[in-house]
Amino acid sequence: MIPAILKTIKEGKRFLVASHESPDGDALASTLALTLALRDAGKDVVAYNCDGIPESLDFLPGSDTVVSTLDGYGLFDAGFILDSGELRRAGKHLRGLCRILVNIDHHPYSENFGEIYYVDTEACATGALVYRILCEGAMPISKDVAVCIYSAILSDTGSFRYSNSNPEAFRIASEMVSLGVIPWDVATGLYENQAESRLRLLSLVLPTLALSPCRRLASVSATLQMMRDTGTGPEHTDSFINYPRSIRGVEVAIFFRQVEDSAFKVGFRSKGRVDVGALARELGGGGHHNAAGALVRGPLDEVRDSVFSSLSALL
Ligand SMILES: [Mn+2]
Repeated sequence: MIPAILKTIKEGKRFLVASHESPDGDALASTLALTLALRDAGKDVVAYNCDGIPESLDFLPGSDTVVSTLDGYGLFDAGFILDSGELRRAGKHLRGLCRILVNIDHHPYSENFGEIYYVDTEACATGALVYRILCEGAMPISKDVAVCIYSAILSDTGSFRYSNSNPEAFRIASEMVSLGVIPWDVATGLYENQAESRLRLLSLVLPTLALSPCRRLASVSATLQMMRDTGTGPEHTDSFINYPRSIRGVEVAIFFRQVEDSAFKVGFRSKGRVDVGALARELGGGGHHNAAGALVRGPLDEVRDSVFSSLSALL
């Protein structure tokens, strides 16, 4: 698939690069890596995300050029949709704006959209796929591009802790460091750059810690009231789920985030023994073995009880 992508790059002039809503580090960093590399190659590139850049990722080079609306931009020779699983998550309207859609992703269950489809579920991050494309095309990797590729990998591997921390992840990271990336600068940007209000919200969320009687399930929850009280939004709750997961003996962590009076986004993180993706799909959501989510309706107590009992059955 990479030769077809390189041919598209060679033949086109105006490109769109986009990734999924509520973008995480890999989504935005891979978007910016490809955007900056294409600009270095003399292409006219628009980087797009429907939710824009969260404050927590504004250290990424080129982040100030990301747009959140495409009104008036016209038609693109090709659109690269990164890390998105489904086109819907990046925006269905992108289909009509691009002559060719190129789907570049590493998610299992990635939807087969796009004229060109480059999905490798073995890749640690979409940033690694961008790296492979640049290498195969002998496209130069500037320091800014290297920072983006390194950030994408650091972010999606949980700083080289998760099971996707494969040899390629370390190889690419090593090469990016030799191209000038300063690991501490990226770590500071990714992890020591949070809004004070996020920590205030966390201080309200942690007391909601609940464990199942078997002590292998643990959850925390965030209500709309807590977010109002601290002036925060859903984007500030990113990675709160890691706190219940960090408890010794816990197999599955759950994060309940209120979205309406009687509706909760339920996030699941497994340490590996339980397939939370299967459960999330049963609940009408999606995801993979170790990370998944679904929307569940009802009051918090009921939602938590039913999720805990479904999960207990899987343990
Ligand atoms: Mn990713």
